[in-house]
Amino acid sequence: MTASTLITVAPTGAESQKSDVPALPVTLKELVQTGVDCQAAGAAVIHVHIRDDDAQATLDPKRLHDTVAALRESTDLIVQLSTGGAVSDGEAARLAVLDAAPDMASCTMGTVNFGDDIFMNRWGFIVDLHEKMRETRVVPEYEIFDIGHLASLERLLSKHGLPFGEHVHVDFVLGVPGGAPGDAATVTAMAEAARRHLPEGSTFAATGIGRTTLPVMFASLASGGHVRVGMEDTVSFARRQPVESNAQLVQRAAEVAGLAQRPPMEIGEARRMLGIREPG
Ligand code: KMH
Ligand code: ZN
Repeated sequence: MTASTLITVAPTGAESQKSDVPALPVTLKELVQTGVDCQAAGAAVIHVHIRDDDAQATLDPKRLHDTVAALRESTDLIVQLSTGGAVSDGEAARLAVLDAAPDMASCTMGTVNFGDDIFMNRWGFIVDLHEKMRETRVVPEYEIFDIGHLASLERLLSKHGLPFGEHVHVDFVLGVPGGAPGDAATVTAMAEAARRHLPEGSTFAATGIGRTTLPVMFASLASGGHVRVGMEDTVSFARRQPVESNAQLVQRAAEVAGLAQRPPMEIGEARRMLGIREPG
């Protein structure tokens, strides 16, 4: 078990509407300020989805490029772009995300029902993403929505080799309607499966969607895992209490990690653990 906790913030996502969630960061200025605040609160990684001028999810290449540059300019955070995008995004646009040269990018390990929609991740596309990440020297975070995705990752690594950086880091995304549930028993089962299926030294984080955010966070810390929080995953801080800011969620995660005697990981340590190249 690592002595500290990697905290990732996922501030925006592709699903919530600004009109429903006014605190959601959707402009570049709001996103950069969010990054600054979340770094101060203890985050080391920012998982980024961007929006267009109408606050709708987009994978526009220039905006992605400018977003990476602006976050690097104002923060030291490890910048992880989403290649998941929105369920409506096509494979070519999702692959092109890597051209914005982030430090990391997400790589979802299988197709999953996603509420009333389908989040499509066919095998050939996963292989293309994995290989393009190696070519572009981007470190993946493998997104695991269900336990079979870990077996798929084992197959990917055995057939196509380790990712750039040679470290395997996964994120259990739990509580999506259609995926694995967000509870302590599932985190434990996933952590055990990760130990069986992934190379020694691999690391995991967990995130719980909606009201599963707290049980998943507690269970991940208890199982030796790391945590992801943010308004992509939950917009309620507590019953009838909307989230005020992403930093509020990061601050709570940092406090809980401190109580677990695994305080937030410094960004430099996070870079070394994840196998990310030094900036510049
Ligand atoms: N928005 C979801 C369809 C990722 O960022 O890689 C996909 C998602 C996963 O959020
Ligand atoms: Zn995402």
